[in-house]
Amino acid sequence: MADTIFSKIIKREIPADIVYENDSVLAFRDINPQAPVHILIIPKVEIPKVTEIEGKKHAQLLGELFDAANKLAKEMKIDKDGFRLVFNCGDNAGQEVYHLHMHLLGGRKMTWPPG
Ligand code: DGP
Repeated sequence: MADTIFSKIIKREIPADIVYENDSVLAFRDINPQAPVHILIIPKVEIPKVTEIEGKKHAQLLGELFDAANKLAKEMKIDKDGFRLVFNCGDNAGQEVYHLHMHLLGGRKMTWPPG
């Protein structure tokens, strides 16, 4: 499988503003932020998109993505007012990068439904 831009960020082949890392997860600021806080939280293993998640196999990893989101939301002080977590899956959702990522968005009032 061809490397995505996110695997290059994991391998430090291209720079990113990394805000959190552990053995299985990396988090960095989105290059095109849609809110005052906009962080991408990704697994280090390559899972292209949500439809390739297998519950039993990836349960621990998914838990770690959410742990990272909660930790960062606290650190960025958006946990009290609220924030949004988004996974875009496929063309209709506007997924651009085919390496699973959770968007953590906060720091402003959001609208619903999303565009
Ligand atoms: P999605 O539409 O869910 O696939 O979102 C991909 C996001 O990735 C989009 O908000 C922009 C961001 N992005 C794309 N290329 C780069 C990059 O090279 N660095 C960083 N930090 N973010 C990127």
